[in-house]
Amino acid sequence: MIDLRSDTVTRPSDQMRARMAAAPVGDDVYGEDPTVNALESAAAEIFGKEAALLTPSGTMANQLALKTHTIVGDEVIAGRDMHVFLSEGGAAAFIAGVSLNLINSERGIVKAQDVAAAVRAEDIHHPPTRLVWLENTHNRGGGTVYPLSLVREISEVARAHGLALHIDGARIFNAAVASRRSPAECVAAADTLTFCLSKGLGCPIGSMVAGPADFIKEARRWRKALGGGMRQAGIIAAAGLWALEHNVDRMEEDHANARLLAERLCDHPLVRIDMRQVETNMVMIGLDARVSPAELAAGARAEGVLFLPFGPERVRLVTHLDIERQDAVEASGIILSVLDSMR
Ligand code: TLP
Repeated sequence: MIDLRSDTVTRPSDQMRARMAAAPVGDDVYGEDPTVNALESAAAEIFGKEAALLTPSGTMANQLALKTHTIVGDEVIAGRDMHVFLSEGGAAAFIAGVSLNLINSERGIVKAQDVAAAVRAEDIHHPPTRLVWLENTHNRGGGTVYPLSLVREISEVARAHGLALHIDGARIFNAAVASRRSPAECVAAADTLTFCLSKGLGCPIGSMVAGPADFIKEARRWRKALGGGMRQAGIIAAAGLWALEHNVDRMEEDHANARLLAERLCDHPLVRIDMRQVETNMVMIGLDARVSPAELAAGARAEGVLFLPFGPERVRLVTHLDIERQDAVEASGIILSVLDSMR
């Protein structure tokens, strides 16, 4: 099977497993796991933040960030199609107890003036706006990279109104590699960020939150309360350390493979792909009304290629560590032949 459903499907390599097996561990709830401590320090340094915290998933990392930035009844400005709104089970409402003020975006990219317009005026009728939330790269947008100048502009709007800025950087390393910036540059304008070890970095488990030391101290308390305090988590952290050392620069290959897939598919009359929009490791394929995303996915699955329907007229292909150039060539051939059979 050529699995293009997500970059979460990667399996740990033998070398990563060896590093995990050899990791010194301790009880992380007591702060005594040397490998977790090493990973948290390394992540803080890479992103130029004071501290970082390991979590079991990106969803928990995001929810901890929301919970730590806000109090019940606050409002958070976010794009309409961000993961925190669409794909986290409505947790913002019942964990942090916040409402999301959703603004429009173009392929996931919001405008600074729309952020400014969404900030609530002080009024007894209004929830207090507390936080601005961005997603880089943007998943539903198709792996879109936020231009750094825009992140800075939005952070100025946030600061002018006394708001914090958070980046859901589940795929921030893809953004950094694609824009040839350091990860720290990509998040310098934000107060806090989350990122995933379990996506393009190829780890089996894990995500992280990073930010000021007092923020991370508070997030650590919420993580424990939500059942995310792990014990000998150095086993997981070791994979993270391995990945940060070995799996960042190679994301270029994932981006090249996504472009290759898109190039080979884009001329088919039943699909719409704008090559300029293939920026990182995702290809969003718009489909002609005659093609149902579920049928296309089922037809490809029968021939050994997996990908996900992503809305009523789209499918999403994601490249990753376990996809070689040859897999991209083979997968595109199979998808083209299934499309041909649907004409
Ligand atoms: N994204 C998954 C699915 O949930 C859609 C995927 O396959 O892309 N932020 C962003 C931007 C994400 O894309 C995801 C996962 C998360 C947070 C949550 O991470 P996990 O799955 O570790 O909870």
